Formats: sequence, C-alpha cells, structure tokens
Amino acid sequence: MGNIVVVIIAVVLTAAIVWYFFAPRKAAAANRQGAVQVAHIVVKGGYSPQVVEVQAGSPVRLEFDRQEDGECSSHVVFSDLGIDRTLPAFQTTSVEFTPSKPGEIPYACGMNMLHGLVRVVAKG
Ligand SMILES: [Cu+2]
Repeated sequence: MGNIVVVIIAVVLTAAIVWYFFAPRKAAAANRQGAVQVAHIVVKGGYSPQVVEVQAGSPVRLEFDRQEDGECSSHVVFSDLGIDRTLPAFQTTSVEFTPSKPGEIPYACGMNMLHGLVRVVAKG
C-alpha cells in the first residue's frame, strides 16, 4: 500500500515539474495608446512579462521599468534591430521601434544572460 502512495506522489511531482518547464509561456499583449502599442516591462532579475505580443506595422514602445541596480541588466540589447540601450537603475527607459513584419524579436541584457521576446503578429 505504501509503495502505491509513493508512486502516485512521484508521478504527480513529475507532471508538475514537466508542466513548470514546458508549459507555453503566456504572452502579454501590448496596450494601445493612440497609434502606439505600449508595453510596461519590469526589469528585476529578468524581464516581466517575458513575452510581449504586438502587431506588425504599428509603432511599439517598450517601457523598461528597472527596479534594481548592478551590472547585469544595465543594458538591453535588441541585436536584430541594432538597439543597445542603457537602463539606469530605478528608472523607466523607453525603447521604440516599428516592426514591419510578423516574427520574433528577441532581446537580452548586455551579457546575454537575461532574455525577453517581442512576438510580432500580423495585423488583424
Ligand atoms: Cu546580464
């Protein structure tokens, strides 16, 4: 009887761990402010939300709200866009661009340790 309980616990724990690591990351949709799609991203040991969804063809403003100091997250780099922006500690810094086509625009801290993603979807 005891063995069955142990096996059930093991199966439940395994399922929880698998779910934790492989569950699809939920994307946060950017808010519209007039023509601009605005997303507020908290920078603290990572980027939250980690995935932001925007529509192609409209300007995007990402507001990086950096709630920490230290070297790691002091830069945010969009290598595909040629953007490398300094994020002063405890301030909000905007990064603006207009995605022309659907796809994914990854970004990272200056050391490529923290990662975030802008998912660009077709307008509609
Ligand atoms: Cu870093």
